Amino acid sequence: MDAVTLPLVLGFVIMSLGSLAIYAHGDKRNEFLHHTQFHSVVPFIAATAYLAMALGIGRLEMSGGETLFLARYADWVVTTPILLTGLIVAGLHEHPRHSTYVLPAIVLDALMIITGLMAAVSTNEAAKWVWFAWSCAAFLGVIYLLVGPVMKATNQLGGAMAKVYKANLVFLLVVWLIYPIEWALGPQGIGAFDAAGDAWAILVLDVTAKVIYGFVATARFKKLSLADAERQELPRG
Ligand code: RET
Repeated sequence: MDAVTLPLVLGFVIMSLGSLAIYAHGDKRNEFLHHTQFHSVVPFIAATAYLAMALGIGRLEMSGGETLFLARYADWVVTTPILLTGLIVAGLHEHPRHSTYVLPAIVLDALMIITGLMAAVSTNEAAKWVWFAWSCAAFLGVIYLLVGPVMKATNQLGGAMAKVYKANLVFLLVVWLIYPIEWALGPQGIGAFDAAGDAWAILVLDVTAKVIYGFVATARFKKLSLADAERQELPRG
């Protein structure tokens, strides 16, 4: 097994076991079951992507000599909207009328991943960094929605759900902000480390963003009472 395949196989094993463990440990009460489902489905999707990568599906050999794994972007474009949706619906106290920010966040997030892929496939150096900057702009849009309007709404609603939103938001932001830094330093960017270093770095990030975050987030929901899950409505206006 070569130096790049090992972290991919490990990723498959950790993600599949993580998915099962999060489901087993997660809250099964009707009010919180969807969060358990979100967080166990995310590593299941990632396990599938890691399996594809380990088996050599969707590897593009780029003209600069680096290998591009298409399955990573396919994984991220599906899993990051699920993670964002879970976070935002908690912040908005799960009230159906408050779903306003879910769609814009998903659209910006999907654009962030798709334009990140554009950056990775760009053979022209200038074009690559233009796409990178555009992807970062979409990411800033996502961050704005989370720390701006959704935060304002959650503060108005208050209670234990608001605390869970803020705690999960901090965890998510810290981990997600490392992805573009890792990308810019890795083989796709300035090439400060090689393909094996890249595969290990993304493995650590992916396991933290999906499995550890999934455990921590679902554990926080488990501590809530049914009264905390009571859907509250924002004041009119
Ligand atoms: C890229 C490169 C271009 C610039 C930016 C990026 C951001 C990626 C992020 C990925 C998050 C992935 C997660 C996966 C696990 O579920 C595409 C690396 C801004 C934030 C959380």
